Amino acid sequence: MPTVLLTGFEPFAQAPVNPSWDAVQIVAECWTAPASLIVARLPVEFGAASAALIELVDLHRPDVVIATGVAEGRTAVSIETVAVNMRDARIPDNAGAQPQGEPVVPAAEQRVETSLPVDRIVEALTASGVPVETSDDAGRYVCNDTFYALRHATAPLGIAAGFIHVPASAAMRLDSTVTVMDPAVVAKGLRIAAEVSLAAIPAR
Ligand code: PCA
Repeated sequence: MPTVLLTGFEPFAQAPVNPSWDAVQIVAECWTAPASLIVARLPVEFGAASAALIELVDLHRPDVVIATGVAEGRTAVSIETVAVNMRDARIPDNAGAQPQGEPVVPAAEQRVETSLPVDRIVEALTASGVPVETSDDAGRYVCNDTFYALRHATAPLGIAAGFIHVPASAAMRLDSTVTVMDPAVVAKGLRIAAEVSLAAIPAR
């Protein structure tokens, strides 16, 4: 049976929740696809998040890896296409680190791309009524860091791996001008993204 690894992040920046993890938990509760689903909550810490994710990849050898995080201001489920080799933190991470202008991986490629089937995911979410978009800017914070390290590590393995940013949720209690999305809707989008990615992997 194929395996999917799906991750969200712990809360950060004073928010009481992180909707990426809330949505991942809903996916886990409702999972019925003929594939094993492994979920994990990653720390919002430069380096530690990607180390934990890559350890899970080494342990479970998944066919599909989808890491997710929240991006305040996004109005749709955002399929990230590119990660850059740059750390530039506007605020400290949950361990107090605030790197500025450092590489994620020294002397490595400037950018890496998702290997998720982006067009098929966008098509399927659109057909299901889940607001979706592609993005070529995952930021310079812990999500980009994790996405970059994930693709840097998995590129030689030929697995479908990438990153999805999700909109804020009402439970984050942000300013009322920030667009929110119900984590249940996000979860539907993540489940479909995982199923489409599974369907697209070549038989091994
Ligand atoms: N979002 C942050 C890090 C953790 C999260 O959920 C980001 O976009 O980098």
